[in-house]
Amino acid sequence: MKNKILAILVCMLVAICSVFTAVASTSVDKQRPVSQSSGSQQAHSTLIAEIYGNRVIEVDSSGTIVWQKADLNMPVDAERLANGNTLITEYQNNRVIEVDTGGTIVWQYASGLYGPFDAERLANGNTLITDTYNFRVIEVDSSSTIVWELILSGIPADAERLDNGNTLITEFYYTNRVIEVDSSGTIVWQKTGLNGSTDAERINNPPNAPSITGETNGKTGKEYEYTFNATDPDGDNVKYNINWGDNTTSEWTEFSDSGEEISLKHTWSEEGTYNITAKAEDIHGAQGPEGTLTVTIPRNKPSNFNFNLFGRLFERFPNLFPISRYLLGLR
Ligand SMILES: [Ca+2]
Ligand SMILES: [Ca+2]
Ligand SMILES: [Ca+2]
Ligand SMILES: [Ca+2]
Repeated sequence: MKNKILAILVCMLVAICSVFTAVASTSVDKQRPVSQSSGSQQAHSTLIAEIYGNRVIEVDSSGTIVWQKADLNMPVDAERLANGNTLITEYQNNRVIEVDTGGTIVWQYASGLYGPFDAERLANGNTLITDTYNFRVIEVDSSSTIVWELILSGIPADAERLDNGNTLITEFYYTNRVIEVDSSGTIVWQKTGLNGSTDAERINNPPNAPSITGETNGKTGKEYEYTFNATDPDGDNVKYNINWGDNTTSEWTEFSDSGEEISLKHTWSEEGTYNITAKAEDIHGAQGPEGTLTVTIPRNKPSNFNFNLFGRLFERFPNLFPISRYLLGLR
């Protein structure tokens, strides 16, 4: 009796210990980061504007200055342009300059600015400038002509031209709001009640997981067509990459409209169960989660399988199906 009680107690102790171990390992799992960088970080360079250092510097990943433009007057914003030049906003010099790699000014806009705070080179080659104490945002072309101007009721700090052609502007003083205006200056969206809103970015969302539709039971050597469809929350065009589950991956497709079906064909050469996985990427390079579809490719003659099953039944129960035995010539 004593031994029995002891055995029960030991069992309970073991059970409690394993529960604790499970809980402990679960909490360790939770502490583990979702993704971890493996190996060394890729080399990169960073452009930095130093308002009190009166310079813009480019540093490599080890922090070494690899390029600089000194003797500026309170630079507050800098952008590296596609042509390799650098666009710099000099707050105290009341100008926006574009300098080449040698530091020579190749373009500038300086007429009538009063405390410029941000500049962006637009896709059309023009430059968008926030002109703080003139309460305006302007767009100037390469010949320094103002092609668009918006007078504001607050002091602007940051502006961005959006994909839809509208402009996102932060007003950080008096009005304390972020507004999206169309080309006519009409406010189409705003967020008010802020406290010194100095910068805003319209966030890009990745596409959703593509849906995959098509045959889920097929034969080897036969071509099947599948349709893929992913929507992008921002309505961006998307392209697709398909992994057919048999170590073959498609090329990235051309971009198509968000939510537009595209079709691709595939042939599996060996029997098996394959997971088709598809991912979509939007025009900004954001990739969404994968969509999957499981496809079973049995033998070319599915009747073989049934026959084998039948055969095995006969082996176990030889007298069960006399007529079948007769028909199959197994008598
Ligand atoms: Ca900028
Ligand atoms: Ca900006
Ligand atoms: Ca911004
Ligand atoms: Ca998007």
